Amino acid sequence: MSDKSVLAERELLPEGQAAAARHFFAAEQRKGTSVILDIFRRADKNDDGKLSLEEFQAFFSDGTLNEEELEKLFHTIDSDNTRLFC
Ligand SMILES: [Ca+2]
Repeated sequence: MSDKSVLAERELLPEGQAAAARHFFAAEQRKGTSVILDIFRRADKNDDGKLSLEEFQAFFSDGTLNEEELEKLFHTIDSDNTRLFC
């Protein structure tokens, strides 16, 4: 959020409503993150908080992507090449 939009928010909304709006958007953001975390936790079979290539392949191997495509996708996410994404 830029300083400009914070300023506009303060001008348009009374303090209580501005706080409520900030609270709402923060909650929405957490909801989005928790959906990703939920998928991540289900894919993380050994619960070490990291997703290995093997776990990634096992979770996403529903036939939509072949092994090569899965590996390519994994490496796209695993940009630092640790073979883990967490
Ligand atoms: Ca794991």
